[in-house]
Amino acid sequence: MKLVIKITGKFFDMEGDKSSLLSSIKELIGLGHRVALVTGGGGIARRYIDLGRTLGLNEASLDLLGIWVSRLNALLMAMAMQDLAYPKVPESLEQFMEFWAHGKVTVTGGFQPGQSTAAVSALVAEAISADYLLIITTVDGVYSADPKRNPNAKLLPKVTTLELKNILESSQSVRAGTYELLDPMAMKIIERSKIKVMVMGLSKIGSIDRILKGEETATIVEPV
Ligand code: U5P
Repeated sequence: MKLVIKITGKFFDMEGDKSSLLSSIKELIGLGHRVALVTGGGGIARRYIDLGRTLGLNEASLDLLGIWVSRLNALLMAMAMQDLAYPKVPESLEQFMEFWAHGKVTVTGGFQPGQSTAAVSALVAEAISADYLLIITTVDGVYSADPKRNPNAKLLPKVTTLELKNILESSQSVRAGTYELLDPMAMKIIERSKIKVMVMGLSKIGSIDRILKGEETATIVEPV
């Protein structure tokens, strides 16, 4: 299968061992899958965006700061994967396709202002006709409300893109650095190409089959 894995930038902020992601990707490759990895910008991107705001930078420039941080995270992962990954980080979808054609894991951060790396992951999934887009977050999937703020929030095993839009609309903005799970551009691409999306925690990367059978907690997004 062709898999696009979008890893939250928060992964790079968290303390602890980063090698579990690498071993999960190696395992997937060992099983014969092809993998593209998209890295978010995380806390460092937000820090630069905040600094830029205090200096009066416009939204496009702030987005560019976020993009460069996400590319730094991508470079870190590409370097850590050594021979398994293409050694350069693409700066556009066209460059991504060029690097992807070499047959290795291609690791990318952002492309252009006005979106988040979730949109990048949707664009990449569309362009390579991926079987699944796996969105890795710090929680187990999509909740009915923010589980960190609302103790009654419930994990949704299945959600349509329409339901997801309603959940996200109440909690998101489109300013630089403030996108949460999926930005509007990502939703549009997922809908227009009916991309199969799963939202999950890091430890579930290797469990696609079990998630599909409902044996593992995660959220399957159904495009409508
Ligand atoms: N960003 C873009 N375009 C991209 C990817 C990221 O403008 O293609 C900027 C946004 O400001 C985003 C920040 O909030 O970089 C960090 O990416 P993310 O971690 O929010 O996905």
